[in-house]
Amino acid sequence: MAKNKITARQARNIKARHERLLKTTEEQLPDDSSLGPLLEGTVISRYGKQADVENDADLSVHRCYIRRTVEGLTTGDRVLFRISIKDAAGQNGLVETLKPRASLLSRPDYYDGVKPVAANITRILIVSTSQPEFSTNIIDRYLIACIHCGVKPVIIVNKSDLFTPEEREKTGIILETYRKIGYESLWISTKTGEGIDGLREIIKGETTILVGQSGVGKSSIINMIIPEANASTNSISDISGLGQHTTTSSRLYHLPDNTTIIDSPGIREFGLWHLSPEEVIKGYPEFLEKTPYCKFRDCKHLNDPGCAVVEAVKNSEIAEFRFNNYHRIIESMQQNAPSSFSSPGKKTRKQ
Ligand SMILES: Nc1nc2c(ncn2[C@@H]2O[C@H](COP(=O)(O)OP(=O)(O)OP(=O)(O)O)[C@@H](O)[C@H]2O)c(=O)[nH]1
Ligand SMILES: [Mg+2]
Ligand SMILES: [Zn+2]
Repeated sequence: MAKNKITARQARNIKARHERLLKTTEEQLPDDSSLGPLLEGTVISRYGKQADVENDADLSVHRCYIRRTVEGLTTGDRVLFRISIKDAAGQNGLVETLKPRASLLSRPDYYDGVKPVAANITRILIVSTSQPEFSTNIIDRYLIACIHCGVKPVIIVNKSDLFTPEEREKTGIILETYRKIGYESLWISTKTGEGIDGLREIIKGETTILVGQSGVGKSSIINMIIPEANASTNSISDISGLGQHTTTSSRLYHLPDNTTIIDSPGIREFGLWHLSPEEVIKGYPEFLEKTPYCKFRDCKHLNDPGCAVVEAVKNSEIAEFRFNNYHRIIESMQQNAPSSFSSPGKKTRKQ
């Protein structure tokens, strides 16, 4: 024990360093005497060290610094904050406290550990389309993340106007597979208006986030439902066929009937390194119906003898594309994990 004891000098150095760090961060914050009383609000958007917070009382929005003790603040968070009384426009403020969250969608960043995407959401719309290419692998990744954070997902197929009848039939069969497993879906088009009434019904009274690859039309959906939102949109690249990462930070919008919708930036790949294989398989409820019948308790559901999942794929009870996605995801979690997630399921937190 004595070996671990630090000397008085070391203790003084640590204290001085801590105070210096505290000072540099706190120096940027408005000083206490310039701040008004505590208010309740919602984070509309987060920009690095600052956030736009909406005051519950009058819906005014204030750019606020964030107290060092408030970690991982994100769009949708409920907070206690104070507005600067010196600032006539009331623009500057300080987020003091983060209130407990009802839900949190997060994702692992290759360099930054687990990052929060949005808080207090009650619906996740997984937006996909044919341009950029329809990918069940990406859909499955989001479905796993939705199950993990306990929020109901709906698969939205946007740009229905661009699908040929053959493509629509093929995609329809995939959506029917998802429906049988318990995942709802909806065809929409922001150009023709197809499915918009259905979409409004799905989001009514909910706090919904739109997620999906860049260029699938998330911001276009926001603009269609809330024309005054004026969210930036951009065409997909002629060369790569991919979106151009137009939206750079999540943003929350209100609709009547207590309805809230959050636009989010498209991401290249939704990593799942922060989850364990046991958490991944929860996104595959049709597998979980079979796994109790696998011969071995530690069955990997691949080449293992007596695997009930493989058997169900052979007799078409489980879709082959779901089986292939599951194994691709498990494999990628093991192969491509950055050092901060050296073993699947290992969590690191850094905001
Ligand atoms: N044909 C067609 N094009 C659409 C539809 N919805 C959106 N688009 C187009 O798709 C392109 C990308 O739309 P965005 O709304 O910027 O896509 P996003 O998902 O917000 O992209 P990021 O912000 O980069 O993540 C734009 O050129 C839109 O006009 C649709 O229903 N039909
Ligand atoms: Mg966008
Ligand atoms: Zn098995």
